[in-house]
Amino acid sequence: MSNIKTIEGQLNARGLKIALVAARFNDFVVERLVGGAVDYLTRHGLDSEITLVRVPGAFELPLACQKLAKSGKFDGIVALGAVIRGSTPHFDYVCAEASKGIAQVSLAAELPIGFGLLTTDNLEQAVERAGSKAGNKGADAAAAMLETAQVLKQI
Ligand code: INI
Repeated sequence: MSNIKTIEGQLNARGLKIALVAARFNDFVVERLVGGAVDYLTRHGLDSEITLVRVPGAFELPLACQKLAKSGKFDGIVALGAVIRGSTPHFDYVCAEASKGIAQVSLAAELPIGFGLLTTDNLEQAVERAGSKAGNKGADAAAAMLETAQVLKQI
């Protein structure tokens, strides 16, 4: 239709400043998410250094995202972690606080934060989403952040 002005983000990371925040908990899985995000951004033209911040677990992701967002140095952030139900009775609390906190930081700072937090029932499901059968959610989160960063620039 001719009376619609569509605003879309290009998947081009050139010139952007990006930070990743990665939880150390379930490091075996999270490292693959970090790899997926770095690979995606590099293949989409990122030409500056990536800042990688490591935090103990998913619960700490929002605070680090907030600090990075408030620094004003970044065009986008990707939050990466893996919460696996089998290994904790407080699965639900960690998932809820991490996801709510990341969303709150993103809205308050008006900064795109790719949500690369796996929440799975077991390790096998997490591995599937970290670069095997079900793709790489770190790369997916980087893609979502990039598209949103580019679309926000035009609004
Ligand atoms: N943190 C995770 O990132 N993944 C988990 O699966 C997990 N489990 O199972 O407990 C987890 N817990 C730690 C939590 O995120 C905090 O680091 C901890 O409670 C200290 O604040």
